[in-house]
This record gives sequence, C-alpha cells and structure tokens, in this order.
Amino acid sequence: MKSRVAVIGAGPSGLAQLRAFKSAADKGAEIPEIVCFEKQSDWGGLWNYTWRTGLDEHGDPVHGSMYRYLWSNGPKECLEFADYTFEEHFGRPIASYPPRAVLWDYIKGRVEKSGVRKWVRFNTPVRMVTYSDETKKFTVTAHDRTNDITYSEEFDNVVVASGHFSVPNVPYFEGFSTFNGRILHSHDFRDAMEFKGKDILIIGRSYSAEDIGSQCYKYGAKSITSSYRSKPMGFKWPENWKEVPLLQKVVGKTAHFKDGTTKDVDAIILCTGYLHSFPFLTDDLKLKTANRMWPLDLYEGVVWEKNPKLFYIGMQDQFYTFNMFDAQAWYARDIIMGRIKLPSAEAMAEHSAKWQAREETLEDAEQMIWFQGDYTKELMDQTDYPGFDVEAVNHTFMEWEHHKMENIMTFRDNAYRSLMTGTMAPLHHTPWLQALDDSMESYLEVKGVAAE
Ligand code: FAD
Ligand code: NA7
Repeated sequence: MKSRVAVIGAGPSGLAQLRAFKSAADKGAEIPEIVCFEKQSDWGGLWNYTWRTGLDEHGDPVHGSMYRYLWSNGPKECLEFADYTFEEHFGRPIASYPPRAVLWDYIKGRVEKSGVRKWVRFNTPVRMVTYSDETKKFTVTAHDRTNDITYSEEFDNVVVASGHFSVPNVPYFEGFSTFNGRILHSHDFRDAMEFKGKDILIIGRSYSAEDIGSQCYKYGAKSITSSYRSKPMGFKWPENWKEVPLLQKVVGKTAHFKDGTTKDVDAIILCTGYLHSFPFLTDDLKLKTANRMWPLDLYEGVVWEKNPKLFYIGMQDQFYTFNMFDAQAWYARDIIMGRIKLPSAEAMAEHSAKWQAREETLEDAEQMIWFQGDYTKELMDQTDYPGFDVEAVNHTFMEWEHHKMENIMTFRDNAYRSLMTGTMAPLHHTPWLQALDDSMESYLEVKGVAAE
C-alpha cells in the first residue's frame, strides 16, 4: 500500500510541499498519496484576504491577518520561486513591491499549473493529530465543515504548515477596560480608512507597527504615535508621527508613556506580534517557540527531532519567505521519500545546537538575513530544488534595508533585478504614497518607464 502524507494548511508553505511532491512525480518518481487539509475555502493562506474578523463563517477563529491596501513589505525579487518566475506568471517584468492581490495571483499560478488542487480538502480544519508508537502512524482528525462531519484517517507522515502569524499576542495595559476608544490587535486591522482624521496609538516596533502606521498615515490619520518596548524603529517619520517609549497606562483617552509624556488618542492598535499555536497537536508533537530565527527542536529547521516523521514548514521568523519554504518543502519531501537519510538523534541535536549558537550572536537585520540565506542554501544544496544565487538575494535585501532607512515612505518606489531571470524590474507607474488603489488591474496597468 502507498504511504500517506498529511499536509496541514494550504498557504505558501503547504503549497510548497504540494509542489515539491508534484515536481518529483513529474520527473517520474513514485510519490506517496498526499492529502492537504485547509480550513479556509480557498488556498493562499494569509494572502487569501478576508474581510472577516473574530470568527469565520463556520465559527472557527479567522486565520487572516492581512488588510486592505497591503503591499509587499520587501522586494518581490527576494521571495521569487526558483522554479516559477514572476515573468513566467505575468508574461512580462512587473514592478518590485506588488500589492497583496498580485502576490496571491502569483502564488496560485504555480499550483494551478501543477494541477495539485485535487489534493486539497477545503473548509476542513484539522482538529487533532496523535501518534501511535504501536502502529507507527499518525491519526489525523479533521472536520469537514461543508458536510459537518468529523472523521479520522491514518498517515505515515504529517507536515504542519499552518502558519504562525494568525493567533494574536495581546498584552494588557492599565486602563484598557475603561479606555474611551477602540482597541484592536493588528490581526483584526482591515481598513486604514477607518482611522482617517483620528489620533492613533500603535504599540510595537516591528513590521506590523511600521506598516499599519504607514497605512494609516497614507490614508489620512491625523497623528500616529508609536510606542516601543525595547528600542525605536528609528526611521525618518513624517511630521505627524512620533515614536515614544512604552505605554504605561491610559486614563480616559489619554495615553501615558514611560518618559512622562502623554497623548490623547482615539484608537490603540496592538502590533504586538503573534503566538505559535497548534491546538490540534498533542504535547509530544507540539512546537513551542517564540518568533525567532532558529526555533528549537527542529533539525534543519524542519524535522521534529522527537519524532522525525513529523515536519514543520515556515515556522521561523522570516526575511526569506516563499523560496525558503520551497527549500524546506523539497528537503522534507526527500526525507519522506527516503532520498535523504537522517543522522542519529544526537547528531541532529548537535547540528541544531550549532545553528542556535549562531542565532544567539545575531545583532541586526543584516546578520539575520545572512543567517537565513546560509540556512536556505544549506537546504537547497541537498535537493534538486533549482538553486539560486543566495548571496545576490542577500544583497538585494541589504539594498531594501538601505532604501527603508533613506525614506520609509518611498522605499516601495524602488526597483530591483530578478536573481532568477536577470531582468531589471520596471518602476511602478505611481509612487506608493499616491497609489490609493491596490487592485491587481491598477498595479499591472502599463504606463511605466523601464528602470534602466
Ligand atoms: P499562512 O499563510 O498563515 O498559511 C497557513 C494556512 O494554514 C492557512 O491557509 C490556514 O487557513 C491553514 N490552517 C491553519 N490552521 C489549520 C488547521 N487546523 N487545519 C487546516 N488548515 C489550517 N511575507 C512576505 O514575504 N512579504 C510580505 O509582504 C508579507 N507581509 C505580511 C503581512 C502580514 C500582515 C503578515 C501577518 C505576514 C506577512 N508575511 C509576508 C509573512 C507570511 O507569513 C508569509 O508570506 C506566508 O503567508 C507564510 O505562509 P504559511 O503557509 O507558512 O502560513
Ligand atoms: P513581530 O515581528 O513578532 O514583532 C512583535 C512586536 O511586538 C515587537 O516589536 C515586540 O517588541 C512587540 N511586543 C510584543 N509584546 C509586547 C508588549 N507586551 N509590549 C510592547 N511591545 C510588545 O510581529 P509583527 O506583527 O510586527 O510582524 C509579523 C509578521 O507580519 C512579519 O513577518 C511581517 O512580514 C508582517 P520588541 O521588539 O520585542 O521590543
């Protein structure tokens, strides 16, 4: 009987896994039976936008954390698939910071072409995964929401690709329960227009804080105050944006900060990150980690060391995204198919400890990018994933960082060269700050000038 592999989630990580198996099949290999469980009604993970917040149409927690008007926060040249380029998908070069809908279209294009949709069971959240030492198999219990039927099936391997930017980390600050305004987490942020003309307070100093604040600025917030715990973001902010130390309490509408300053605000947006959450896994299978570059207990960042029949894709904090998920998925595939032999448990732990020791020395974004680039390369070198020039991608990331420091409101107006095709991206026809329409039609409209 064919062995069976369960993939949990059909976001970029899960889809990378489907594509990896399909690519082996296309080259004539005999592959296991693949079943992908996806709780949403369509694929693409976070890139599949939902207007919903709170609970979904079935009463399960909404997965989506993306918002309207979201444009890629890094150059598309850094996430490009090595086996399916933007040029192949769109039929011509496009600008470097596409809006969400354009990236969703790109992600879907590759898997639609591969014909793997038949492997996905949509509207089907996984409720429980257990492992039996006796049978050496996993039992996956899933809820078919369309027919409201819960059932269990056995699998030889499980790949967890359920994402980790969905369950909000929500800290409490004194006075929240009597605040005379709206308090929300970035997970529930959908439309910056809601905050037009308002004074908003953002808690946090990472990507959500930077980008949600920028969205609110772009769509006409009266003022933005961003409050940090560890250190300021340090960009050159517009006139009406102030960075202040951590919020201490709110009294009525007045926010009090650690440096003694105060500000009256209409809304507080908690950009305080997310929790790795796997309510469907038993403790012996569950990854427990903060959002970091090297989560513990995962050999090569992928293999669950305590039970190497279980794999996790995309659980790292991310600079590299889609192409790193590919490198991981090809690697997991080759272990499952017996093409790569795992070393002993001790050797795996030793190898992980080395990466973790290096992780602890990382001091800034530049070092983290090189770290993740080296990691991605180490994986790619072990499989037939069409490799790419990781160092060149690292350099594009460096340029991106530099452009952000130059001007956080215009960095998306830059263009970069594809490291897969060698083609320079055209400049977008409208500067990001003035481009209020984020539709794919508007973005792909040709009125641009070639960058070179
Ligand atoms: P997800 O995209 O989260 O997909 C996980 C999938 O698993 C979902 O479809 C979900 O429905 C499904 N699932 C979850 N639980 C279950 C279950 N129990 N049973 C069945 N299915 C389940 N990255 C970039 O490269 N560029 C960006 O500009 C960028 N912007 C971002 C903006 C925001 C606001 C956020 C939150 C993230 C952003 N990211 C960005 C990072 C993002 O994490 C990755 O791009 C990518 O979506 C991760 O893919 P994934 O498949 O690992 O997770
Ligand atoms: P991140 O990158 O995990 O960052 C979380 C931020 O939240 C970070 O700045 C933390 O501060 C801050 N934080 C967490 N807890 C608190 C408390 N209690 N008080 C104050 N500040 C806190 O999450 P993001 O949502 O920004 O980004 C996630 C993904 O979404 C990312 O991949 C993007 O592409 C989009 P710290 O830095 O530790 O001081």
